Amino acid sequence: MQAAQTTEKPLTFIKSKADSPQGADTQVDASGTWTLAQIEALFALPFNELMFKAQQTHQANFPEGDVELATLISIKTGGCPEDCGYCPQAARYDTDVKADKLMNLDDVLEAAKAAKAAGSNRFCMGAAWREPKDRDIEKVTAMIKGVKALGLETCATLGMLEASQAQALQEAGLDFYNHNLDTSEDFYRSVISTRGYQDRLDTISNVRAVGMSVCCGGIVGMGESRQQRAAFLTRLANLSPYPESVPINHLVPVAGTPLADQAPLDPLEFVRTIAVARITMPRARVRLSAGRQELGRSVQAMCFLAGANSIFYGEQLLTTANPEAEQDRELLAELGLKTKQSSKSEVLI
Ligand code: SAM
Ligand code: DTB
Ligand code: SF4
Repeated sequence: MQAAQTTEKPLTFIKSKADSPQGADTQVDASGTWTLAQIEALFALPFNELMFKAQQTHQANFPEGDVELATLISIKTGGCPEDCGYCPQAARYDTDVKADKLMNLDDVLEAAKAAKAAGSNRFCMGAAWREPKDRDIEKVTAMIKGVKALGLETCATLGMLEASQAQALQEAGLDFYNHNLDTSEDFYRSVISTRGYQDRLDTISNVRAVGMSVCCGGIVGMGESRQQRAAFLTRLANLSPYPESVPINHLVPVAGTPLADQAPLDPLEFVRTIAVARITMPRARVRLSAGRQELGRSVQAMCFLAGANSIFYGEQLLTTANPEAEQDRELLAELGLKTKQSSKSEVLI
């Protein structure tokens, strides 16, 4: 069965209230389209009111209150031709990342078995490509089949995808494709020049068209304004349908990248961003992604209260560090948060 094509609802500005977000209402209209003014108004709510609203939305949509664990692996590291200003894997920046070729199937499956044994629900394979070649797709489809056979949900993030490539990944059993909008359209231009915002929307649309679930989010703390954060969430929430998974990364400033010296975002603003994502995309898994190590336990606890219900789990993201799995298990236990049980029955190990 083919899923509906991802279409984008227009970004609507409420002219009379746009200059005064506090005065704008914070309820989505009957069509489910969010305006920028409504999302800015959510950001501007008193903190407790925002958290209460987010927690109400969360409990209504996820009464089980569990946290999904997703493990990341970099199947092809570094040497990327793109110029994403945050990324240590871009060949043009002088970072400590050593470029490596595509991993072999057995090593990927070993890593997936370890992730499964540690309690992970989803295995996400990332490659530092602008876009995969067709021969890369063949190799990745073998990985997808192998990982699925272990009873894990599969996700891949390989850069831009053509429709036929999306089809091949779907036929191999890929559950989710991750491709981020990253930020608002206007701020995007100051971070990335080698591919446009529309290219990203086209890839997301190709993924939707073959019936795969979409994992799409972005990065905050790159120097964008609150209005730009609100515009970014407006674009995500107005994707039709909105993504099933929404990774919210906090910038990890890496030496050698253009954003190396970026001052950190106020942690409370990060928590607000999570809360607004929860309210505007009520059924999505909102994932605390890169930058968790820097956030610390208390801010992460507030993020869970704000409606985050997924984390990247395992001591390594793609090239940067993540909290130790043991530390995460302790934090979740201390907060009384259950982890999501695998939805698959065909557990083979
Ligand atoms: N090359 C593919 C692409 O760009 O779509 C897939 C991998 S890419 C590393 C996936 C995502 O990681 C980016 O879209 C970005 O949101 C996130 N990311 C990369 N570097 C980051 C950093 N330093 N801090 C936070 N997030 C980062
Ligand atoms: C996403 O939004 N965040 C993940 C995943 N999708 C692929 C990647 C985070 C990368 C952080 C920097 C690094 O480790 O290289
Ligand atoms: Fe390449 Fe992806 Fe990094 Fe951009 S984010 S430089 S496309 S690996």
